[in-house]
Amino acid sequence: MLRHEVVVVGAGLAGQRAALAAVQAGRDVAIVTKLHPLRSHSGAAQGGINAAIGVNDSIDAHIFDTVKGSDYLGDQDAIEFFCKEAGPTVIEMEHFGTIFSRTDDGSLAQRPFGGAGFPRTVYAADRTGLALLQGLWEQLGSQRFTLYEEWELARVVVREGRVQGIVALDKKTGEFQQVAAKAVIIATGGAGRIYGRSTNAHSCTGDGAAAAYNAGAFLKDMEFVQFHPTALLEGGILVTEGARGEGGILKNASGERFMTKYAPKVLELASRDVVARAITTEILEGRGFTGPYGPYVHLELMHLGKEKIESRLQEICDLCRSFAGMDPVTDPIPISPAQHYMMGGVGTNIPGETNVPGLYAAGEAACVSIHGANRLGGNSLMETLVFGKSAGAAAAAYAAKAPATTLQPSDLDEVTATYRTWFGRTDGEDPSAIRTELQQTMDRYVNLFRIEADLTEGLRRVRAVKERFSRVRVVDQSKVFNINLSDAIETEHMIDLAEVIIVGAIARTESRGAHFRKDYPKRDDKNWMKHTLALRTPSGPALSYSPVAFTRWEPKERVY
Ligand code: MEZ
Repeated sequence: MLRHEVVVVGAGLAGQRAALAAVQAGRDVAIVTKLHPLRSHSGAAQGGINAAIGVNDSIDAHIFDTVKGSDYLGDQDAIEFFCKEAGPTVIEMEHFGTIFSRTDDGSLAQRPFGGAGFPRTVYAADRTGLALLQGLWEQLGSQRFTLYEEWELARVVVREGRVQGIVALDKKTGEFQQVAAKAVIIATGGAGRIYGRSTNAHSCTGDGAAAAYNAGAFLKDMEFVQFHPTALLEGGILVTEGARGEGGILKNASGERFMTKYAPKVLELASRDVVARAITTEILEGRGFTGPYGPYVHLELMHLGKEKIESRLQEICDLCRSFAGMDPVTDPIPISPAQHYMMGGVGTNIPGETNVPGLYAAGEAACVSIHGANRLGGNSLMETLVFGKSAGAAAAAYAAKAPATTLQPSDLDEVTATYRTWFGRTDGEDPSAIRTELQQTMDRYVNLFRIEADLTEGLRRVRAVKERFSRVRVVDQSKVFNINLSDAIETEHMIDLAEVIIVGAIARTESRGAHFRKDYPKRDDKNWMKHTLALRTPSGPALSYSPVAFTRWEPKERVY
């Protein structure tokens, strides 16, 4: 049986940063990941990473923008910690070898992003996530740690009131492996693919958050799902917020720059929830275009000129030319909102501890919470690094003192018994058909605009899907890269998370940030200035609530 002191699940920016901190603290560390680290979804973040390092900017301004962006649901102690760490973190990444874009005088270039009072977003053209991943991977590569790649997380094992390790499928051999660990850090990213239309990679199936929930951890604020305003085509390829940061404008089918109605002061650079709802309102009220991939509006860049578009937005040029058959230098980009980010996740404190001793979480899989009800663009990449580092350090300190795990090689049989039944069935449900139905349900009933009747119907359908999953069958009996089996493991995770999202969304009878209830269109601080916590029970998620941490910023009406 494999054994390490700290096991990090996920090898994106949060996982790598956590591993680096734990290795540097002297622990024996392993990373378990279903993708090669450089293929993780962190690499898909395009537009940049926020740090208040500009001459006229300030840490307090970054804190205020983040608090306001969160619609006052973000925990202000965590936000203060985050914004203070942001400057040193970006400099550290630069010293690690990340090639950022520069101004003419050689300083780090910064572009405006939505909801930010200053141009605060440091970037590497529109491939910032990829540039950061490469810099960090080089640093981690010089350290001693073990990498288990192409491994799919199945379970976090908790016994005797603490973490004992994990069980994962080695997709290369088809064997389930047990890895004993004193501390486990969940850094598996988001769960965007519970939606059909999402900017997320197909690997974003929420495995870590679901495994933590199954192991007794609280999931926090899961009803807050971010829809990125600008996504391309049916699948929802991301068109970075950096495109609007560079001066891109939105127009409806009548050629009207409609953001003048919704956010007269900052227009296209209002926060994401505001811009995404504005676009959807234009479409729903008949002022959009219609096309083979559904209704859309235009994002115009042409006025920026070929030189600027092709140097600052290289990736967008490639994506538009390769996938949409159009050129943003000469034509408007057809866009509409798509699921992009989960504000909710495994509930943690600043060092990444959960309610389960030995279990930690960081990055999109976690909820600290700095994003509250709505995340600002550019705060996610920074979150992965700041909280990845603190989770890695905290898990290392815990593992240095924790007793050895009591996991036995024979325990593997018990944990994997369920999977054997999936293979053994001669009749049963196809996991990929179940996944598609789940995605269609979330797209249709749990989207940007919500109403009780839709959410209730969405929950009924998700529970019907869950019931079907109890008869799931893995038809493919092969060992090597059995996609049918991976599909089943992931789909089970996705169903659990979808159920928590909807139950939380039905209960929250107000509108705040990304959670917009047409039947309760106002924010209700008196009753709902609180975090939602969900705990797994045999009959579904049990909800409770916890207070929001306030330091210096009193709630105000949020206008842009
Ligand atoms: O933080 C993000 O989500 C981000 C940088 C996305 C983008 O629009 O580029």
